[in-house]
Amino acid sequence: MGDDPRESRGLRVTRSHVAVSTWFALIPLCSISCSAPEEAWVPDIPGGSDPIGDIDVSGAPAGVVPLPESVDDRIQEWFGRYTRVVAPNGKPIHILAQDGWREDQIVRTRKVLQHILRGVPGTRFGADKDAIANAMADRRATLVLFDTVDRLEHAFHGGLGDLELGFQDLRANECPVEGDPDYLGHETRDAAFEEILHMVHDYGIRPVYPGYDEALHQANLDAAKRGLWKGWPQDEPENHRNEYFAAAYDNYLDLWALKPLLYEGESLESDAIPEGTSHFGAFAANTRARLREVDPRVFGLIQEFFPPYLTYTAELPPTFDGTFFMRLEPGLRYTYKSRHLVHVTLTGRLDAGITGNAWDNRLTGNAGDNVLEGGAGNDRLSGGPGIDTAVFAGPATRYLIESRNGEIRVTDERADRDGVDLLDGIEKARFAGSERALPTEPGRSRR
Ligand SMILES: [Ca+2]
Ligand SMILES: [Ca+2]
Repeated sequence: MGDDPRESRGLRVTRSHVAVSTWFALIPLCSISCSAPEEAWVPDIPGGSDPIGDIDVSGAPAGVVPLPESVDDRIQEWFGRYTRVVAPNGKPIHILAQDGWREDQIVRTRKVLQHILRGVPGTRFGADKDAIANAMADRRATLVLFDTVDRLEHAFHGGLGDLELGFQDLRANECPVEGDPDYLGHETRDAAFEEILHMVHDYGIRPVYPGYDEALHQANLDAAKRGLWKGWPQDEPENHRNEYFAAAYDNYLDLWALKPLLYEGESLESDAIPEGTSHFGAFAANTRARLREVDPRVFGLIQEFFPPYLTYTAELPPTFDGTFFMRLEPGLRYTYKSRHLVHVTLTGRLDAGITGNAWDNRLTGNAGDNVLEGGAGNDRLSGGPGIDTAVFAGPATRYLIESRNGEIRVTDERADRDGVDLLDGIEKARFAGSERALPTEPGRSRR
């Protein structure tokens, strides 16, 4: 079957992801014969010293710093900024960014990595992810944020791939950020989860949980045999399980519930993604609900590693001035994906609002006047500066309002409605049919 992927570790992952951008010309079904019956590839721990080294990011508020001159010239030639996630063993998982990346995109990328690496108590493979993060750091897992695929190819042909780093790429034109116009219009196909999960899979899951990797491999073969999953023959067979796992996780997050309009900056024709499929027809499902229905095996494997929601706090940009919905609103394209968020923060000073979902949300306002609605679940609503309003579904007579230590607790007497919300920095409460000022002195009131 050609090259041994172990002989070209630095470029292996990158080559496959260059190939991903040519999905449009999907080739017919990759059958079971695409798989190799040999032992699974596991990346080695590289020798020598780390060409990036230990870079302090604590001086920058967002944790993104200019790349210091101490790093290898071959890296400085292509990248200007740096951030990282530090593994429990104290070693960094690197993130290098080119100039076309906005800082909020870099920060969001880091959050997605932290989300994937966050432990999920009670799950079989996700309860303790420390070993996964440590294995990644030991293998010098390095997320390389390129502007475009052209720049990526130039860099790897220009010697970047010779460095002893475990590369994974992601491009600026495939990374919308919650609340930006691209995200709100569900325009660009969001590749962040897929690509970053590949990095975690290769450098963390493969060495630490070979049994999980093998289970994903077997599920991949089964899905291919049943015609649910076509894979892409242009990839190394060793990568099929990665692609399958990440495509399934994309569907778990409903990223393809509505068809994206752009792929790496190029318009997508309406027939580029057949109805009911994701990844240009490669996966015969496009939503979490369909994934559970057609491929319960991979659905179960995802639940053994991930929580059912996104664990990071999405920070909306200071230009956002509407109401951000975290529950499905069929008229709003982005809500098919935003419904999986739990924590959202407004930034800047424009008047804006957030409407939560049934999870226990943490909704945080900005310097403007904000309207925050937790909805079901026990939520934390923080208004910050400005005249802020908390919204509740029922009439005021059905809520108990208590105030202590600058915090207000609002308890819905009806069991299946608003739960118990904690409020701080909120001046007003809006109920069905009435609005009232909230107490500023400690006390207990109702009606
Ligand atoms: Ca506010
Ligand atoms: Ca609530």
